[in-house]
Amino acid sequence: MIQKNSPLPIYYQLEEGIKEAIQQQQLMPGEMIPSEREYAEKYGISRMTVRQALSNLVNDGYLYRQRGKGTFVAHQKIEQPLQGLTSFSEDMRSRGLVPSTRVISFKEVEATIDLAAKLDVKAGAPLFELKRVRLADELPMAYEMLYISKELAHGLTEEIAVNSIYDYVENKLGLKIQHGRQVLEASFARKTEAEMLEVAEGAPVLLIERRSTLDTNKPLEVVRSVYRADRYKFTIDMERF
Ligand code: 16G
Repeated sequence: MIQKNSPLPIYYQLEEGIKEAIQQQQLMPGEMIPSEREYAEKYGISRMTVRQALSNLVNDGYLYRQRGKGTFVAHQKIEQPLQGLTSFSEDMRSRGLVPSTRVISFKEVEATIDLAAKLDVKAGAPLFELKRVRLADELPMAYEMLYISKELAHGLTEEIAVNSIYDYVENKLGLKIQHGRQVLEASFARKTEAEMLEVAEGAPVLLIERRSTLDTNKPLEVVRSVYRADRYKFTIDMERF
């Protein structure tokens, strides 16, 4: 992949060559790439040149380093449009990924004043509290904490929560999910979140709070989700007014 008489700098050729190997899946996500020394020897180039190429690829998110271990191929970020009100299961399937869910806890709690206001129920009313890790192709993507009124989502079980709540609400309960409001902010993984998402404590995450409502305007859910910032990015289409 290196042509020494090319006008293109050698570090750039190496960089492009590694990118191509990633795109053509000769190097797979999570795979350790050869060391600086190995690249240098293989192509008869200096380690400084290899270092520059690898650093650029780390900065651009193609590779990541693990101290004391080596340099690895990063997972491509999932790109999520922010327009449609979709469920996690739908989002992953539409990308050809297999969604799965680890239920961490599922219990009945009493609505606090804050949750009661958000869900339009009486303070103290029974709610389901559900904590789950959402995975795509078995990789943890997000950690969710969801509150939903027990009266509204009667019959909700842990077995259902392993699959799709939206599917249950729409196809079993026959309700129509209509509207959602979402707030997105940057944050860092706290201890439990880091464990659930298999990242280091303090790693960057995207924090999303969603409140969705039915076509009757009745609030359906209040959800706080923590997404791995290295696996997720959001896009939004805009029109100039
Ligand atoms: C998404 C929603 C969450 C919803 C869930 C339903 C965000 C930030 N959150 O994760 O509010 O409860 O989908 O997914 O997108 P399910 O139907 O697969 O259970």
